[in-house]
Amino acid sequence: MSKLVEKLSNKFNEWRQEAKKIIEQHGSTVISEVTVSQGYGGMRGVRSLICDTSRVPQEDGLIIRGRHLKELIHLTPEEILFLLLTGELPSEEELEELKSELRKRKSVSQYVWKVLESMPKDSHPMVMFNTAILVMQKESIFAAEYEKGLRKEEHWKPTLEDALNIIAKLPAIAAGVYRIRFNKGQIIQPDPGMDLTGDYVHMLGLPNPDPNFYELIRLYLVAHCDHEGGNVSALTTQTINSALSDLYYALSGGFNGLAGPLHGLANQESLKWVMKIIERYSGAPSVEQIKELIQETLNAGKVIPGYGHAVLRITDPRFEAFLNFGKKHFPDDPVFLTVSRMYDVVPGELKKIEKIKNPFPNVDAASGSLLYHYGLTEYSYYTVMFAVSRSLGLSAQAVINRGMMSPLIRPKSVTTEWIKDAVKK
Ligand code: HAX
Repeated sequence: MSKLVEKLSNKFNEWRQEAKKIIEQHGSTVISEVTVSQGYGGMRGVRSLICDTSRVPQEDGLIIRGRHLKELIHLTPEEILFLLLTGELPSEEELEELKSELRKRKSVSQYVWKVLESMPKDSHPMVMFNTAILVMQKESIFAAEYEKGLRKEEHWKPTLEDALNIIAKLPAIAAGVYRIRFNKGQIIQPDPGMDLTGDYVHMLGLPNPDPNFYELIRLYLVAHCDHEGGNVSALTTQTINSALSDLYYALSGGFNGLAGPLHGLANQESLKWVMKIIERYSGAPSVEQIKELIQETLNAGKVIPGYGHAVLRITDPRFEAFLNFGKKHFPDDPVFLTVSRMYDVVPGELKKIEKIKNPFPNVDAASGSLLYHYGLTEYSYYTVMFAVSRSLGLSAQAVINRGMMSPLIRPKSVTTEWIKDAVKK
């Protein structure tokens, strides 16, 4: 790993100097103000975190290290990981070194399978996945080095080791969760010669996988990789890691947040909603039937899964990438057809509700229909696949935070009494 470590050493020297200078010269410049509504409103829009792996302008969508997702969707997860970490795309040699490091670290210890196999058969796949990450904590290189005594400047090195170990093992763990949870037979061992995407496809073990399924999984692993620093899973992961809890604790905790229906679980909820309407009308529904279901869902006090966003105010470019994939490969598939017909109807209906700030689809509205087409029909599994991809961005953010020697995350809370006094003044 000498090339990546050397590159990051140089980058951190440069980035630390840059941050130091910015703080020295402009430390007291105000970048955000917090209103009472924001205090009560989940801190929406408060600029108070630094995250350099990616940013999400509300009118553009995901930009990774200065490059729009649209320019990157043809790449592999390994190339994206290098870009997230260093800010540069890898040379051929750098990519080969990273791939070979990941290949070496694939194997999952037997005790992890024992834990997964002993879990209740109706455990949610995300509980199994997050448990597997947490139970591997004893393998943390960071925790071991910290125990021995580790200078702050060096914290990023064992964090990078943990990141590569975890990222290398997650496809096997995710595929193992699929096979154990849904009674698919024996776990399939990793193939040391395969890349992340190929091995994940191999270990899922779907019968007769279509060659385009590989292409979908590659796209899936790239599109979900990162979404700046303030979303629930990113903020949770970095908050935990800021206490110098290692990446096993931090990622497992962050992914517990990803498992919420307002966040990554929306992909499961979205397909469940689509299947409900297909079942009810025995096929792809009409525009009127979709409108009916929207009304029924809203009247029941539920959200329309896969629509809306805390930051975006446009159709999510990640949704567009998935929609284009479906249009190219199976435009007439009834599930996909329903998803694309929903896109014609839902935004118009949500626009009629004033409080909804973004009526457009997010990443979770289409991805499930594509997996379903290729035979991955167990939709409670979909968030696990999201998490495999998001581990790239969250691990890169953690390595960078340790490299930048970022402090403990500790904002200040106030009481309702304090607010009442403050508004009187
Ligand atoms: N359906 C119904 N109502 C919606 C809605 C939707 N899709 N999107 C927003 N609203 C409602 C909110 O529930 C909120 O209502 P209340 O004030 O009564 O609580 C109101 O509109 C204002 O919300 P907002 O400011 O537009 O959106 P938020 O920043 O508060 O929330 C969410 C953003 C993504 C959580 C929201 O749009 C939502 O619940 N969407 C459906 C679930 C979903 O798709 N989540 C995945 C988001 C992407 C992601 O993180 N993936 O991992």
